[in-house]
Amino acid sequence: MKPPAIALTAEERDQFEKLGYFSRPSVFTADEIDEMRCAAEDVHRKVLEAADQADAAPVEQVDNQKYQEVLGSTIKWEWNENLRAVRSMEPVFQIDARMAKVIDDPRVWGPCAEVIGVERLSLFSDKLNVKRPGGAPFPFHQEGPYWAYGAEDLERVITLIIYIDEATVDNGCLWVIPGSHRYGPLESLQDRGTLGRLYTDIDRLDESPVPVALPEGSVAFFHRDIVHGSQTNRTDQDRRAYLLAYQPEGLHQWRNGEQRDIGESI
Ligand SMILES: O=C(O)CCC(=O)C(=O)O
Repeated sequence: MKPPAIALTAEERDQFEKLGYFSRPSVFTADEIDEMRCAAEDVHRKVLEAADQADAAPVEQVDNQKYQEVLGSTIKWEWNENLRAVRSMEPVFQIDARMAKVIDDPRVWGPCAEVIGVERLSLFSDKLNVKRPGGAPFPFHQEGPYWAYGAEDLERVITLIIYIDEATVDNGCLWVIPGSHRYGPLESLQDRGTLGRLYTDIDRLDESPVPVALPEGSVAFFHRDIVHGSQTNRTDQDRRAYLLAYQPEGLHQWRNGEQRDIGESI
């Protein structure tokens, strides 16, 4: 018998099927969230320090975005006249054991195993997103087409976001288009350079996005094809989030090709 905190309710299952997502508010305690915040800041600091070393890998520019390989992580810079920060780091669990601990937490992976219908999982990807005050929007996109060329079992990859800070409309919470997962891979933006091909042309859809605003420590679970994005952080506080994706046991991670099975069974 699965602990009730993990078992999917009929309503959650229904929402996932119909809308492509469901959320669980305040899954993590204040102490756990404090630890995640410290870990996120330590990772961010270590990555910045490593990127500043003379022997660091070169910064690669794609359209208006800058990327770099640092500490085994692909980092995306948030680099403009006002800000020099790292916006996202993927993967990060190898940099800090406190992030790795979250991956093995059954409150996170248990619902994923149930949605996929397997007992045991392996990690597909982990990503830390740090949206500082003024941090830029993330255009609407689907994960499925983005992952298509690296996944060994794409149909059974499920993804989620853990809000390390409260996520509001003002600080750039995620927005999703409910039900959009049912369309499968959608038309991308054709006229926006290389990266445009990763972004979804939402003007072709009838449905409108809704915000996924939740307290700190909440988790929202997503279908890989749900269309989602986020707006700029218009507050003076950080909006940090940890994004995980799982797949059935025994498969390899997306970015680094390594295999990392999840610890216990439920
Ligand atoms: O953290 C965000 O604002 C956007 C997250 C997202 O959609 C992603 O990283 O794929």
